Amino acid sequence: MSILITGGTVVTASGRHAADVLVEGETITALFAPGRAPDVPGARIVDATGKYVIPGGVDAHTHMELPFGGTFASDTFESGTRAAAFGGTTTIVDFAVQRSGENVHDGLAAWHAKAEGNCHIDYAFHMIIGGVDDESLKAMDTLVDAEGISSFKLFMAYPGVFYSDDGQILRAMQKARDNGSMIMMHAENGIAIDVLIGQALTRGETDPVHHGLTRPAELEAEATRRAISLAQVAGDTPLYIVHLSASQALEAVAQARDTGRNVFAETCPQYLYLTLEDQLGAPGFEGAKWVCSTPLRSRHEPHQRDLWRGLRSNDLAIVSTDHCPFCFKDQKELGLGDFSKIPNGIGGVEHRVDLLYQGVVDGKLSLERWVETIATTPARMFGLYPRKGVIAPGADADIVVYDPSGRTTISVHTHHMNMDHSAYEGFEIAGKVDTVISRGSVLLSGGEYHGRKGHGRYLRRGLSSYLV
Ligand code: DUC
Ligand code: ZN
Ligand code: ZN
Repeated sequence: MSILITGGTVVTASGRHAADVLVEGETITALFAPGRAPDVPGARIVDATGKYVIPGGVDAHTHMELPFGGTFASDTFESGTRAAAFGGTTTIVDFAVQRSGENVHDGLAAWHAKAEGNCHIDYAFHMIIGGVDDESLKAMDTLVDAEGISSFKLFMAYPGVFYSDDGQILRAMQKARDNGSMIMMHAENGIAIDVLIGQALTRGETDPVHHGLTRPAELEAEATRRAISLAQVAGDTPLYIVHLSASQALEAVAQARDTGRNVFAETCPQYLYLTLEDQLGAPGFEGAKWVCSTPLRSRHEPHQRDLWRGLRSNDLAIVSTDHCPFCFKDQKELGLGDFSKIPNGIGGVEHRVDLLYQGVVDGKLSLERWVETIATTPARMFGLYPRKGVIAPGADADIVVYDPSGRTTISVHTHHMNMDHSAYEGFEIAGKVDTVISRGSVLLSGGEYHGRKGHGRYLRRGLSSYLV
């Protein structure tokens, strides 16, 4: 089936222009000057007059069904990818997990089993290496060569769960340098944090806000600097800092980039909009809804201003969600009386495109940079470009028609994620996802959802486009 999107403004990372977009089958086949498309018999016409036509969002950091803190992230691949589609995201890159003592290939097979046949949109995987040893290092080569997985996440936090020590990190970085893959780093000094957590609990400080207070910005910055140093020692291994939240960590990334290093970073909407005092510090146990790591930062420090600046200057290349939802009832409540037992994570896969568009409305981001940070750069960074992340002939027809005169109210009553609360309850966005197309199939149109589980396919990724 063919689709002709008429009358819209096509926005890409490099500019905006009026054009009509022709989709044939699963692919974008042509762009035409407005009104100059030939008659395509049987084509469905999507009227995008007054709207933006942008590449479908690529969320490069999600955790569907992640086992964490004695429970599982509450979105399945089915519910999470459906919610993503509602919000204009047409590709996710989720994290398959190898825990210490487990075989990497078994961990990957388990992730495929969760996702296969269940996704509403296309999906790919990074691999968490929770136990760096000879076997897992060898598996990294196989994943790059044969499984389409070209990025590996390591943790400097969570001792006893996902944690790698500096020697393990160095070995994995050396391996990544040799096979061309990317190391993604959860950069927080987990050993020091665990000491602070123990001391806080001994003092009787058990409320959720202490989750943030025991994970100070300096321990994110220290770990970020250490990761950058280790990557340098390993031979300038490409390094991607995930969920960067603190000005001091951003400063370390900026310095490395200024000297030409292969260092990249992402931030997430929660760090751009939410704070330690306003959300994590909510009265009683309410703040548990916003327990995530890295934590929300203080509104009395310039983190949010600096993160927006970092997005403009490209020291922050990408906005991902770190979507890791837990219900308040029975899941977040596992940490009643002990903040360290609250499962870490915020759900947001449905709202990233809208929340970042609000940055455009607020004058913090250009329209082109919006598209670049939510779609184009994630596709390039993680080996999905030019299939994803761009409106151009030959690309997959993953397209969002975005209505700048629409409005979106974020609420648990209207969202589609499997969560009993919203981290952004009551937020009003000056813009709205209008139509969502995934590989030529219209998933969302006129407020009606037409997607189905099983439409989404596994994407084998190549190496990052940013490396030479
Ligand atoms: N941070 C979270 O908030 N949740 C899952 C894992 C992580 O690193
Ligand atoms: Zn992390
Ligand atoms: Zn994560």
